Amino acid sequence: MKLIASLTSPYVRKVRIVLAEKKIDCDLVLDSPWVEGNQVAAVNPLGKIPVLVLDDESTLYDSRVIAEYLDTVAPNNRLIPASGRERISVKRWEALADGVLDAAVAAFLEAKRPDGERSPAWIERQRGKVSQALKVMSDDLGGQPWCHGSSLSLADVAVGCALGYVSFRLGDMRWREQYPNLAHLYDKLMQRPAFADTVPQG
Ligand code: GSF
Repeated sequence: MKLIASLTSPYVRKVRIVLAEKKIDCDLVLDSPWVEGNQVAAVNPLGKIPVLVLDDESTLYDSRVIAEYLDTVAPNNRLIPASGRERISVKRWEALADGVLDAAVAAFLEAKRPDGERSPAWIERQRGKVSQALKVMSDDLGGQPWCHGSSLSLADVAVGCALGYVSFRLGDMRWREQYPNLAHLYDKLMQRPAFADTVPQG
């Protein structure tokens, strides 16, 4: 099995953390879709990473499908409840966190466009989504030790990746000061090698 990845993608980080928490071996193949001559489109028609290439050469995307697949192939350290409202709750947390990533990536990419082509209104719209979502994350977490239930779940993995990415790419959004409960959760997650070893660099 191999993961087509980059070291800055927060969606890739989510999968790398799931692999590490479930102790699943997987080769990392670095191939950024932004680099000329990359081969991502050969394994994902959407041209996006992460892509999981299984030993039979079949391919899985996107990060939510990959995370769910990995959680089923290894019975240990389950990160997604098997069924019912519990499962839906964790998947909703993941949807909220991935929505932060979608908006943060969109704002970051728009800010990189050449002068005259950047839309400040578009950037503000995306930053607004991040801001509103962080407030809901903080409200929903409250004073609980984990996003869902009494142990680490995919909800915490996704939220951790979202918070780390906002710090990485939207550093002016002072979420740690604004939401001390989110800062406490992130600092707790960062005590785990799976999180500490996958902080986006560069
Ligand atoms: C999003 C992946 C994505 O946008 C998932 O895996 O959850 N829903 C998907 N990946 C970015 C890299 S990064 O920003 O994390 C990507 O591959 N972008 C290339 C492109 O052409 O958009």
